[in-house]
Amino acid sequence: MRSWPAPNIPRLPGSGRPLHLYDTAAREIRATDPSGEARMYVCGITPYDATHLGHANTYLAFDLVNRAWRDAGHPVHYTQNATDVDDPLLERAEATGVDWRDLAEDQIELFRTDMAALRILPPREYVGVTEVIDQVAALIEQLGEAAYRVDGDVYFARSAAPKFGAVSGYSEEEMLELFAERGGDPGRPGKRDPLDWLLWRAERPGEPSWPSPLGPGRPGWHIECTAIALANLGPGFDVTGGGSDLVFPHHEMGACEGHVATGEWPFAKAYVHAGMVGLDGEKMSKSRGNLVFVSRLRESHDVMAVRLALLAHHYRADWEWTPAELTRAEERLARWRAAVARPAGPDGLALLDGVRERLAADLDAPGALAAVDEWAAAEGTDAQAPALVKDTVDALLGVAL
Ligand code: 5CA
Ligand code: ZN
Repeated sequence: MRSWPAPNIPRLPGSGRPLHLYDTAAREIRATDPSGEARMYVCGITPYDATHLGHANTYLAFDLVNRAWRDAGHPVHYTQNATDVDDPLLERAEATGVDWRDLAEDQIELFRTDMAALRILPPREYVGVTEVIDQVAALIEQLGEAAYRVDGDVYFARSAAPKFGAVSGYSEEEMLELFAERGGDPGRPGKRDPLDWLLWRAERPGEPSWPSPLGPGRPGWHIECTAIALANLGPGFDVTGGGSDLVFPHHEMGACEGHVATGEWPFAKAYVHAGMVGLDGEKMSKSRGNLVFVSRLRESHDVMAVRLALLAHHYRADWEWTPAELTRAEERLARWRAAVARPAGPDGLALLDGVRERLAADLDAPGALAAVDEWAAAEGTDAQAPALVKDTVDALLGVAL
């Protein structure tokens, strides 16, 4: 599919430091170490209700990864999917009387517009699962003995995956609970293990399906990301990412599929997860319906203030959205704009170094914002500083002043 237009990134003097990120699978902060090109896969939206602030927060986190790597001299190969056929999308289409394809297309287009407005760098490949059904079916065939049938559907046997549990580190009990909550079917009769997961859903009356060597049907959820990541990035890529609600089952199960299909481990060198944005005490989610849409906020506010409001929270934090977040961000944006319009200011290179240092340390955006606040509040005689700080904020934080 079409991606979205890329914003311009100003060149900065010198180069950034090696990026350190918290790796869920290692349970600690580690240096990323891309060999030349950095490769990143981030799970995309299920396009039935886009783009809420939770989505925006997650894609913004990986946008900072992308910008930090580029600044450190690594070209970035970034791939993202769109889950353009899946149960929740089909249910919403049915409930609202629209064709599921139209619903997906409209929401993906809205998502592209929101991402471009937020100045999120686009993926090189933006891939809808419906575009790659053949590749997904071929990958399932590659799983050999790990795949088995339950009434025509195809399941992955967790017993065939030696690393099952390595990504999340969750207990059996936690896994069962989350699997049931997040689209799994622990109680389905005929499975060998409650945590075995669906790879291919055989055709059902009234549901979309595609012909394949597995019989007519459609892909299960996790295998789509495994197939799209492997086809575009190959195994052992640098970062797989998404919100923390994807740690289990999605990234756990996807990693096992990749391992069994290719024989290579790790599937990704680091598993990176953004925190959940909530509203009124609950995770913002399409199924709960408590959403604040980026497109709605954009109607009445500067979208750069929306970006700054999200940046004010560490990407791994869980936090609650309130309208006051936006007011504070608008005030900050105005202060920064006034500060870069001055004829001179405090040392610009020192500020650049400070922002680089904060971002390289597991994307401490709040720390980077505080450094810019301090620069903006102080007086100085560096006549180059206002232009350099404007470029720093643009290139590394993605905020156009
Ligand atoms: N299509 C799948 C991934 S393959 C999916 O999870 N789609 S989604 O539309 O539900 O979410 C898209 C991305 O936004 C995921 O990375 C998800 O973890 C993240 N996300 C969803 N809700 C929130 C939230 N409230 N806060 C932060 N991130 C969120
Ligand atoms: Zn995914």
